[in-house]
Amino acid sequence: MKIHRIDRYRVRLPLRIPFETSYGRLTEKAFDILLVTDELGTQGIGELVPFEQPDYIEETIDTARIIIENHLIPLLKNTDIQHPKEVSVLFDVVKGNQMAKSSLETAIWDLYAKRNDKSLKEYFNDTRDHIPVGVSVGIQTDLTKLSNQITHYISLGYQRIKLKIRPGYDLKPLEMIRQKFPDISIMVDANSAYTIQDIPHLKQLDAYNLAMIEQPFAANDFLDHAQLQKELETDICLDENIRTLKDCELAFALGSCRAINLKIPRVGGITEAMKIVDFCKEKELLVWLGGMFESGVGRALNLQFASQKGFTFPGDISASDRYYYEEILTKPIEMQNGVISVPAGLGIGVSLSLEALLKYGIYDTIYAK
Ligand code: OSB
Ligand code: MG
Repeated sequence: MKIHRIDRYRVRLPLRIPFETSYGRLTEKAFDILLVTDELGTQGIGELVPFEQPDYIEETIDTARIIIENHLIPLLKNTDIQHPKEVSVLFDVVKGNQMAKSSLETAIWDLYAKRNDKSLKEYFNDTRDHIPVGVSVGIQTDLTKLSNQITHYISLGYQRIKLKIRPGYDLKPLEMIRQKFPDISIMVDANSAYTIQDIPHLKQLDAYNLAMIEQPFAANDFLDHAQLQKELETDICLDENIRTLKDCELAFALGSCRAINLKIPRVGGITEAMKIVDFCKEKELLVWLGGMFESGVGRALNLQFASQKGFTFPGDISASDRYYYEEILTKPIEMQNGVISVPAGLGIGVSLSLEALLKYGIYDTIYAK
C-alpha cells in the first residue's frame, strides 16, 4: 500500500471531571485524529495522544506534530508498504518520539486491517471479545468526595481502582479506602513523585494489600526502582520508563519491577507493543494495558490489543462517560459488569462522528500526493 493523503482533526474535548495527578491538573484533553488514506481510497485512523505539557513524559502534542510533519511523513512518501510491521523499521531513523510514531503506525495497522476486511484483533493470537477494565481515579484531597467517587465506580462494576498518589497524599486516602472497601482490587500510581529517600515511607504501602505500585520514581530510573522492589513486598509496575522492548529487558534484568503498564503510544505503536507482550510472557512479567485519556479512537485500539488473553489484569480503559460528555464516535464505548466489548467492525472497529469532529476540532490536510 502507498500513502496518498493524510488528513487531521485537532480536537479538544472537555473532561467530565478534572483529572489531577502528582504533576498537574487536566480539565480538557487535546488530541489529533489522523486519517491516513492509501492509493485505493481506504482510510486508517490514528490518534495522537501526548499532553500539552511535557510533565508526564517529554513529548508534547506540539513536538509530536513537528516530528510527524517534518520527519515521519517524509519517510512514508513514495514508500510501498507491504505490511505495517515495516513502519517501525522505517521510523527507526527518527530517535524517540514514540507517540508521534504511534499515531501513524497505528493508523497504518488500521488501514491494513481494513484493506484486508479484518478486525485488528484478528492479527493477535489467542483473543477474546470482552475485556476486564478498571478506572484511574485522580487526586482528590477531599476524602469524602474521593470515597463517593470510588463508590460510584465500584457500583458501576469497574473491577479495579487505580488511585493517583503523591507525597502527603498516600497513606491517608488508602486508610480510608481500605476501611470502606476492604476487598476491592486497588493499586496506586505516583507518576514519578517520590525519590529513593522515600523508601522507608513507601514500605508502609505494603500494609494495604495493593495490586501494585506504579512508577514511584523518576521516568529514567531503573536502579532506585530495583532497590525499592527488593525492600517492598508489593509489586512495582513501570509506566513512564518503558518506551521500548529494551527498557523491559533492562527492568527485568535489574529487578526494577514485576509488572509493566503497556501503552501502545508510549512504545511507538503496535509492533513494539507486540514484542513487549511476547517478552513479558516469556519472563512471567505481568503486563496490562494502560491509557492516556484517549478519545474513543485510542480506546478502540486499546480494546483490540487488550483482546489478547494475556491481559488478565483490568486495563485503564474506561467507558466514554468516565472521561467525556460526548465522543467523536458514532457510538460511545460502554462498560457493563466491569467489561467492555471489543468493537466489532473492521480495523479498530469504530466509526467517527463527523459532526462531533467538526464541533470540537479543526480540520486540515497535512499531506497530499
Ligand atoms: O500514569 O497511567 C498514567 C492518564 C494520563 C496520563 C498518565 C496516566 C493516566 C492514567 C489514566 O492513569 C489512564 C486512563 O484512564 O486513560
Ligand atoms: Mg501511570
